[in-house]
Amino acid sequence: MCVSCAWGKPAKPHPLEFCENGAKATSWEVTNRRADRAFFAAHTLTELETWPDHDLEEQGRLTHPMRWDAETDKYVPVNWQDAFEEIGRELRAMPPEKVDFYTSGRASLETAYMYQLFARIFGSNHLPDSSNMCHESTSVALPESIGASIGTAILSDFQNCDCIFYLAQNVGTSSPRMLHDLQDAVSRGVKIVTFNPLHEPGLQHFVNPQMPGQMLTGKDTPISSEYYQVKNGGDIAALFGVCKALIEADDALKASGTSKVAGTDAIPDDPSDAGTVAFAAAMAAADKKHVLDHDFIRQHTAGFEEFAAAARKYDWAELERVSGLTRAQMQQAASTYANSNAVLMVYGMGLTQHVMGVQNVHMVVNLALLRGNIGKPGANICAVRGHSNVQGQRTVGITEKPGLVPLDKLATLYQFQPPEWIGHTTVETCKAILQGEARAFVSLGGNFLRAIPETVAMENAWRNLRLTVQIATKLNRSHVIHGEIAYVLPCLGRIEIDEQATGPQAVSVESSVAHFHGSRGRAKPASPELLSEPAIIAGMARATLTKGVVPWDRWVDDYSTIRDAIEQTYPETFKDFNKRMFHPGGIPRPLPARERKWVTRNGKANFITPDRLFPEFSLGAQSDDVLHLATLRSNDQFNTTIYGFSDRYRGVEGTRRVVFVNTADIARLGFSNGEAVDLVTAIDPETERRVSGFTIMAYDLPEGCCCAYYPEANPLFPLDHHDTKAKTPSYKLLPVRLVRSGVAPAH
Ligand SMILES: Nc1nc2c(c(=O)[nH]1)N[C@H]1C(S)=C(S)[C@@H](COP(=O)(O)OP(=O)(O)OC[C@H]3O[C@@H](n4cnc5c(=O)[nH]c(N)nc54)[C@H](O)[C@@H]3O)O[C@H]1N2
Ligand SMILES: Nc1nc2c(c(=O)[nH]1)N[C@H]1C(S)=C(S)[C@@H](COP(=O)(O)OP(=O)(O)OC[C@H]3O[C@@H](n4cnc5c(=O)[nH]c(N)nc54)[C@H](O)[C@@H]3O)O[C@H]1N2
Ligand SMILES: [Mo]
Repeated sequence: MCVSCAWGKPAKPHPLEFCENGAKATSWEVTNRRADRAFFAAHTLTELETWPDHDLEEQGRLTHPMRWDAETDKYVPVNWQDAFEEIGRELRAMPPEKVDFYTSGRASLETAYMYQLFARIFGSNHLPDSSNMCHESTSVALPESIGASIGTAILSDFQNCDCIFYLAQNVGTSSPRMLHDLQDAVSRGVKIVTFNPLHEPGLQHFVNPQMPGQMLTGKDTPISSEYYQVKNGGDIAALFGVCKALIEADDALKASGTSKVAGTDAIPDDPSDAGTVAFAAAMAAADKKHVLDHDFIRQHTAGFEEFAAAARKYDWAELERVSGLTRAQMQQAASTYANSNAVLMVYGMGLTQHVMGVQNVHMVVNLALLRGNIGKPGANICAVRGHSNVQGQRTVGITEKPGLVPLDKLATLYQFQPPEWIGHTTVETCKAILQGEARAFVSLGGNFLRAIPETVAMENAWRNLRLTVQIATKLNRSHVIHGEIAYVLPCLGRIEIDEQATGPQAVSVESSVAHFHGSRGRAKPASPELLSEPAIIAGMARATLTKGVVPWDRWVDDYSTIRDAIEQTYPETFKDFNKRMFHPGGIPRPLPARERKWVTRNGKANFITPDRLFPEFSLGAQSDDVLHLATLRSNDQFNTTIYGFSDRYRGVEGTRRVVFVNTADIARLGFSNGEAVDLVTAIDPETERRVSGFTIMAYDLPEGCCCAYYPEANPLFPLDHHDTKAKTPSYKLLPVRLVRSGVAPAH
């Protein structure tokens, strides 16, 4: 399974079920370059700290376990057993609640299961993960709305829908394999209605080198049939507009009392809105009695009346101001929606990484529920996940919320008392580190210091940790800044052959569309000294734990026994796991909401009405110079891994320190295109947060918005700037000001 994104893998893979970014991620992992003994002998960490992120990772694969040596300020080789023993000694001397176990979304199901068990037997529920910064808004919102913690869509929904609402996700860069599914859909006449502040070239036309026909004829197939450049943070207003149009047209149709009479005459004067009247008239002409699916709403949902009342009450002018869309645009989207039988709702980070991220997701579900667009072929919610196993890790227990884990099962299987207190999310882990409460940070992959907000304060506080342990493939910022005792433990990548006592091992992952897949490494390991992730976790667990009865050695010898343990812990989800793991198309994960069984408190699918359209910020006296910043990925990076300095879809070459601004805003604020600026955070003025040496780039996005790349812009984000419930950092909406820069534009 690809080490890049989490998109699903069909039973019959496309001739080239592979993509540009999958290829980049693969070659980045199987590189010939090595960050070996000679490299670490030549550089102190103080020196490496001054290196750009790109150059650190570009040194290639880590080759041997290392410990920081205070005297020389270098990472020096250490043998595995000594490393495990010191880590074990240190951990045992700490209260479990002072140790945080972070996970990035790549580790396999087998690894993730072992890791959470290690943490829990040790006594800690601090299991923050990259998902806390990613789809946590989904994990909080969907259970409230439909009783599922993940999206309900599967691949075949792309073959059964006749319309796709495509919100806040950049398919060409972030999940290119999905282009196959979109292209097939478009060729069947499926309408794709896109909401995105940026005119993203990757969302407008298929530029698919894998379609030889397309290349030969130069045929340019559009992706989006309608493209709405919503302001960032304007989705609740935009979706309320769409819902309002649907609800009011339905009201008008109902009031007319006729279903057969076509034409405006049948529609009463009230509501007086010409657009609504025309919409309702068109529906009547098409012989429709209703715009909404009242049977579905009655049978399956709760909260409709309250939601409909809120939608009716909003003023169009207000919805236009906040969304940046016109009423005609919202009505057009509503009309396309109403004229489709099965609408698939697809969304990504542009909805989840917001102060109102959970409410954004609620709104997507609200729209879907109006016409029963959940739990029928082609109509579902598709939350596009990031890392290749980020969804699966949750499924096997990586979570700070012990309520989501069958603790009783773990207690019986491994004979220990699992902690029941609620652990840290990533934001809370940051807080604990800032306040000096966390003493040790164990990291299963990832680049925490670059992925989180509040970069400057966090880098300083990080150095006060007693122990940092990094299980990694490549050198990054979170390794060169380190605790008092610091280990870097290099592991095999998923692409590599993982030879254990019983032979080469396979692992498994869960895709974005809730199927489990087996994966077997094919490449020769980057170094003979690497251990697999399960072997490293087992090594640390044996050296640390004094409780619990776990067959760590047997598990490492034969990963199928870990899968047996996973099946014992989650018998329904992982039925016949070992037998089925290489089944073409994967093992489908049971999902009651797909069958319209709502595992919510009231047993219904819930309309949940957002309490407002937009978050409130305190911006001081002057606010007309404030822009709303969203941070983005380029086509030449995977999260904090920067492959290079080219974002070819967006036409950016040679630099990442750019800020995209609308031409009218550039003029209004007195700047010019190409000018060097600093970005300064406009909320929480007690702490100055600034990034310097950015170049203004005129770009097609709504007025009042601006965009810059992640992670370069992360120092701007205050730690407390996150969704209230999910605590997902608001990486897609931060008030900032542009100020003239004393610093020349940089790389
Ligand atoms: N090549 C590559 N692939 C990746 C990754 C990578 O870094 N590189 N990262 C992986 C990971 S972990 C993840 S989570 C996914 C991320 O994949 P995406 O969800 O695509 O993430 P982003 O690029 O951060 O932003 C997505 C889009 O949201 C839009 N947007 C910003 N703010 C708003 C808003 O307020 N409303 C709306 N409607 N849209 C908005 C942006 O213009 C952008 O097009 O990709 C995964 N795949
Ligand atoms: N401003 C801003 N910040 C963001 C985001 C944003 O959109 N804007 N997005 C957020 C999101 S969605 C996410 S998911 C996080 C990502 O946060 P993380 O998951 O912490 O970061 P990555 O960049 O994916 O981690 C890269 C590192 O993982 C290690 N690695 C790679 N492969 C393996 C492997 O197989 N095993 C092990 N053990 N290690 C490996 C390498 O050492 C590499 O340097 O960032 C978040 N931060
Ligand atoms: Mo992510």
